[in-house]
Amino acid sequence: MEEEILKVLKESQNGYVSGEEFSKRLGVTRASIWKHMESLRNIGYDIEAQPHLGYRLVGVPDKLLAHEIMWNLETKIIAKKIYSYETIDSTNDRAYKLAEEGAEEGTVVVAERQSKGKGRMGRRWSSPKGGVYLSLILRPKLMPTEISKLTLVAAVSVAQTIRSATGLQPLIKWPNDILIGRNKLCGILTELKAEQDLTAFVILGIGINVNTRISLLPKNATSISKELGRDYSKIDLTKLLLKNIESHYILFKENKFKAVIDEWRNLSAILGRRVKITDKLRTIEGQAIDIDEGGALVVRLDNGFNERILAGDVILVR
Ligand code: BT5
Repeated sequence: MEEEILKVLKESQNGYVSGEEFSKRLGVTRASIWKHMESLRNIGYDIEAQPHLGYRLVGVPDKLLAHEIMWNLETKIIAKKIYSYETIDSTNDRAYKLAEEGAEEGTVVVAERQSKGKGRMGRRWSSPKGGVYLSLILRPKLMPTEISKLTLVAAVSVAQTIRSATGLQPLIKWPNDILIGRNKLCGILTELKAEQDLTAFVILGIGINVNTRISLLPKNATSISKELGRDYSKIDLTKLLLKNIESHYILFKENKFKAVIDEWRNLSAILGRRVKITDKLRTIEGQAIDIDEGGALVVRLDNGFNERILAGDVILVR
């Protein structure tokens, strides 16, 4: 009922809607409309009530509520279903479970906070209030070894979203960091379930420090509000991000991944730079020269040979 009330309020374009009109349109009493208005106010909606005129929506809370994200979103695959939480352990874990239970491609899990936000390789992701913590279920036709392509899809989408929304100029540090200068603004965690050699589903997890207080984050982290000097709407950012992910994911699905790579090259913080890359087994050093069509980083070693790297941690040497 509350969603229907909001729809009516939003569609009336800031005009007033009388209690009588509400009760006629929604088939409930005026007293019940009043009660629902109260619960909407409790969530944070600013609803003005004027005698003889009715109700008017003055302000929407900047919370990652499913119906706010979906409002006029106009995506085809992504975010047809959104699970929204105030606090959850990890949106990636929740999305993984939903995917195992058969949730559709495009299903989104979002939270205002995470109590056990995950980074890669057992690391933690600090997830206090103010950030956007989002996981997306995808069901691509993909060999498990190609998963890094989807990390690139996410990274390009995040970097572009932040650029066009805020005018900030973040860059991508391969494979999964979005940086402003040397400071981390966003991390991406891509997980998958494979059956034999086929990917059953992929969980694309994205954590962005939007209006997060820096004192609550680890060293070398930054947030959009810190960089901008003011808060930015989490809802607007999330909506734009979902649209951007969809358009890049469609490029990927239509075998136009090269277009994603071209954008990635323009947004890279590491191409041309000397890097040290550590994975589970070893550390190599050389110059980052490209990303290939498979989504691997190509590094020119000091002995002149090129190596393709699919995963690892990068340190910029100079
Ligand atoms: C990542 O791991 O960067 C992946 C982070 C993915 C988080 C999202 S949030 C939604 C979804 N649900 C989850 O549970 N996770 C995903 P990695 O490259 O391993 O980096 C982790 C390191 O980043 C930590 O060891 C810290 O040094 C640093 N870090 C932790 N929290 C941070 C934050 N909020 N901002 C910037 N840096 C952070």
